[in-house]
This record gives sequence, structure tokens and C-alpha cells, in this order.
Amino acid sequence: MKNQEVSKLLQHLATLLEIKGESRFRVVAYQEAARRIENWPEPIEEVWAKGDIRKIPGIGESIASKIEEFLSTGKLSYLEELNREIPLELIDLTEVPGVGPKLARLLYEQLGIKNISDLEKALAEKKLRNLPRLGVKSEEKIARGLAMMKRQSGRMLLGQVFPIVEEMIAYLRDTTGVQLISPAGSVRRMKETIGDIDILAASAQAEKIMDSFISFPRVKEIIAKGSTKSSVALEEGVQIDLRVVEKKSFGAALQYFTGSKEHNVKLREIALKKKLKVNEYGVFRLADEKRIGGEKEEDIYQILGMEWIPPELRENQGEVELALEKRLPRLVDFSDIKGDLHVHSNWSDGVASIEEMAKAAHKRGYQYLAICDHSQSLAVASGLTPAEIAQRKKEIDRWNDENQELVLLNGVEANILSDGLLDLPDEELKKLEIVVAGLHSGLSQVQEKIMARLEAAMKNPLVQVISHPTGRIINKRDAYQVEVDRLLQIAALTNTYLELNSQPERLDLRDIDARRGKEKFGLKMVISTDAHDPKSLDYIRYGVAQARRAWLGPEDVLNTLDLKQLKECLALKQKKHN
Ligand code: DGT
Ligand code: CA
Ligand code: CA
Repeated sequence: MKNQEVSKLLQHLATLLEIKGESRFRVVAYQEAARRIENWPEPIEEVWAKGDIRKIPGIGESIASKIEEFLSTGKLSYLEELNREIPLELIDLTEVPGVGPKLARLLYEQLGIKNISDLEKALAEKKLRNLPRLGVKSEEKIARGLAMMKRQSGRMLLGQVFPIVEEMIAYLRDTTGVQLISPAGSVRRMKETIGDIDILAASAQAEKIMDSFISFPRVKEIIAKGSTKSSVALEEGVQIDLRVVEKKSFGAALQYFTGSKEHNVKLREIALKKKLKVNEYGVFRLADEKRIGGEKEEDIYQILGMEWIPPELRENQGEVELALEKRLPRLVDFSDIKGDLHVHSNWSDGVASIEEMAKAAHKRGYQYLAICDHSQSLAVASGLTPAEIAQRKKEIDRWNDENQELVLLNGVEANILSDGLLDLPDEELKKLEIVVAGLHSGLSQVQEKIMARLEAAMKNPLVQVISHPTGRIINKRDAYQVEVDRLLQIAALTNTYLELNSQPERLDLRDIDARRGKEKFGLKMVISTDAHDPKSLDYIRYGVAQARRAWLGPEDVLNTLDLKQLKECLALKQKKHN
């Protein structure tokens, strides 16, 4: 399905129009169309074949005809037209953190900068600081943005990679009948970013699997093909390594190739002390080289006298020692999650109605869903006024009257303003069942100010959750100037829950901070998706993985409680601190 591709094209057009300085109205029309199509449930080619593109809300005549031209010819004459006015490469410049469309245009007009390497050169020659409205500070900010982009380029988000892994494994199962197959490497450990994908299979017919692997439809390049290991690069820009081993050593190979390297090194040390050797073929006695296990991954850990260690913990951060003492914690799991406490509807900037979101949550087996639209200060996200929140409540009440199985909670994601006040007065917050508050503006303030704002919000007895607490966007934007330990401590002291935001590019709090929050301060957290459409409710699995990498159990996570206990916990802060 070409929805992603078409959506990206429209997004590019929006950026180009913005660089050109076209009206806000046209730019937003393209952005909106891009978002619609990305989330549209049917393949866009099929919608087109039925002649129904104009029936998608938000798609007018001019955009529809461009989509049709692109789908029928694979090209777009409008792009060529635009290219005569501005170089299309300028889009790449806007990917640099700190460089928006307006700045890209300025850089081009004033300094002839067309692409990243031009920008690097100009930065090295300190040319940016003399441009109108820039200066040394902006120049440094752009240099930092570029450095971050280069440092992290090549690592894709788990959320981009995971669906590809699932698709590849299903494809190999279908085409070859292989039964023993699993992700390995950082994907199996569910790291937030992935260097390359590792997949492991066991079969006596390695040839057949390798043939099928390199014939996967979106293979762009065959990097290596052998009988036990092959590598391909996909159109998405990610590399996949596939290894095929004998069934009798599948467990040992899975353990070895899951890593991490540091975890494996530690395991081999333990093995040596027990006069054993562990490698990708099995566990062996050093004395006589006799193989004593390796078919199942559990064998390896058991022979070494340990509990089996969940892959998310395998970073040599204390998990091996605890496994030896058989004291590993029980980690939170998707099946523990009873609801999502931060989603948006089309009352603000979501794309689905409250009812559509509720149905999708019900389908996932949830007991509750908190509708937390943006509030009034966020005009760009159609934030709600108190009057609109009151209107919206009628729709929430109607659902709750007519449906018993999934309960909707009436909430907001309030904006913490530059002075620390929220953009809704307390008497409005009091009417809500859950108040999530987050920073959405004034993000480049100094640490003292950022902390004062977060502190003020956490000390408000009406605020239960802080959304995306540090504000980092992976590969794009560093965290705000947050003093993380103080944030964790004050959250714990004020009975405020910090969010583990499950959006693949956020995953905020980070795993190590969440772990410290629990261990040092006894902090409780909420795993939320911040979904703006029904499909994104599935991001919860990345949030749960994040929580597992943070060593959290169900008791550390608010939304593992059933509805009654949840409501009690949400009311607690108001009782304690008022
Ligand atoms: P990535 O790809 O950068 O996201 O991270 P990984 O962990 O997937 O690393 P990768 O793909 O280089 O290797 C996959 C696994 O194979 C790794 O987690 C552990 C194992 N491995 C690779 N090289 C070595 C090594 O030199 N020593 C040991 N003990 N294990 C290795
Ligand atoms: Ca890897
Ligand atoms: Ca690899």
C-alpha cells in the first residue's frame, strides 16, 4: 500500500510551499491531506481505483488531481515546476533540527546554501551569524542540531523497524514454511533505536530460506548471500541480517545474537568460573568439550544457574547478578495494561471522533480511555476553551450512558505556560476526571525557568500526570533543560505521575530515568500513547517495552489498575495536598 509514500510526497509539497512563502492556508491543506492519507485505513491505490479520492475528508480538487497523477505515472509535474523556482534539496535542510522552512529559504537566498554539505561548510566558516535575525547563538544551535543528526543518522526508530520485522518474519514463514524464527539483536531487546535488524531461523533447508529472503519485494540491494548468513538493504533504508542455524543450536544462537554484547561478555565470565564455555553453538564442558545444551535459550541460563532473563534487561545493568540469585523482578506486560490515559480526538488535533477512539480502545480489551485534548492556548492544535470542553463532555457522557464495557474519562492535556500557570483556571480543571499537563511552548528557556514551570504544575493538586516530561524527540530535538533527578523527586513527593509516552520518536521518560525514578524515589508512572488516531493506540507496545527496559513492574504503572482503583488513585493527590 502506497499511503506512506503519497503522504510523504504531500508533506514534501507542504514544506516546499512553506519555503516558497506561500499562504499558511495552502501549506496547512497539504499537511492535513498528508496526515489523512497516512492514517487512512484503505490502500490509497484502491481508493483511487474506485474514483473515491475526493471523498476523503480534507482532500480538495487540486490535491486529489496531484495524487492521481502520481499514482498513474509515478511522477508529479508540479514538483518539476516548483524545482524551477527553488531547489528541491532544500527539503533536506529543513530536516536539520533548528532549521525551519523560513530559515532554509534565507540560507539559500543569502548564502546559496542548497544542501547539508553547503550548510556544514558555511557553519565551519562562521557565515551564519552575520545573517539578519540570526547570531552566534542561533549558529551554535544549528551546529548542534546538525551534529546530533549526523551522530544518530543510520539508527532508525524501533517504531519504524518493528512492523518491518513482523512483516519479514510472516513472509519467510509463508514462503518457506520455517517454524523456528525470531528477531534477535537490538530489535528483540526492544531498544529505542535500531542499527540493523537481526533475524534468526532454524532449518535444514537454509538455501530455500536465503532465496526467499533476498526475493523479498522491497529489497534494494543484496549485500551478501551465503548459506548461513545473508544481508539485504531495504527501500526503507534499513539493513537486515538473516542467519540460519541447525535446530539443535537455535537456543544458543538466539541467546548469542540477541546480545547485548556486554551481557554476553558477562555470561561468558560466569561460564568460565563454572568450567563451561558458551558460544552460538551451545554450552560445552571445558574438560571434555562435551556439549550439554543449546537447543532452547532457557537451557543456557539454566545450566549457568540463572533464571531466564527477559531480552529487554540484557544490557549488563545488574540483571545477571539478580538472575543468579533468582530474584529478577516481574516486568509489566501488555496484558497488564487496562487502559490508555492520554489520547486526542478530533475535538482538538486528533483525526478521529471520540466514538472511533473509544471503539478502538474497546477492541484492544481496555476498561477505560482518557480523552485528553489540548486546551485553549494551543491554537495550532485547535486547543479547547472551557465552553468547548463542556460541549465535548456531552459526547463523552453519551458514550458512557450507552456503553458499559469501556468507560471514557473526561480529561485534557493542559499546556504549562511560560510562567508556570496552566492555560485553564482551577475551577475548570476541577470539572475534569484527569488532568495531564505538559510543556508545548517556551521550550528553549533556561533550566531554572523550565524547572519552575514543571514544579508549579506538579504542585498543583489538580494535575495528576506530566506528559512527555523531558520533551526530547529522538534524532531531532534534545530534551528541554530539565534537571531530571529533581523532576523525578518532586513528582514522587507530590504524588504526580510521570508519563512514559509511547510515541516512537518520544519514548519519554527514557528507560534509565524511569528506572532511577522507581529505584531512587519510588516514583509511579503512566504508560500512554498520546494517540491522535485509532491505529496509534498500538504504540502502547513501545511504551510497555520502554517500561520493561526500565525494570518496571505492574505495581509501578498507574494504568494497570482496574477502573475503580484508578479513580481512587487519581483522586488521591487532591485529597492529600489540598
Ligand atoms: P544495533 O544493530 O546497533 O541496534 O545493535 P545490536 O545489539 O543488534 O548489534 P549487532 O547487530 O551488531 O549484533 C547483534 C548481536 O550479535 C549483538 O547484540 C550481540 C551479538 N554480537 C555481535 N558481535 C558480537 C561480538 O563481537 N561479541 C559478542 N559477544 N556478541 C556479539
Ligand atoms: Ca542489530
Ligand atoms: Ca547485525
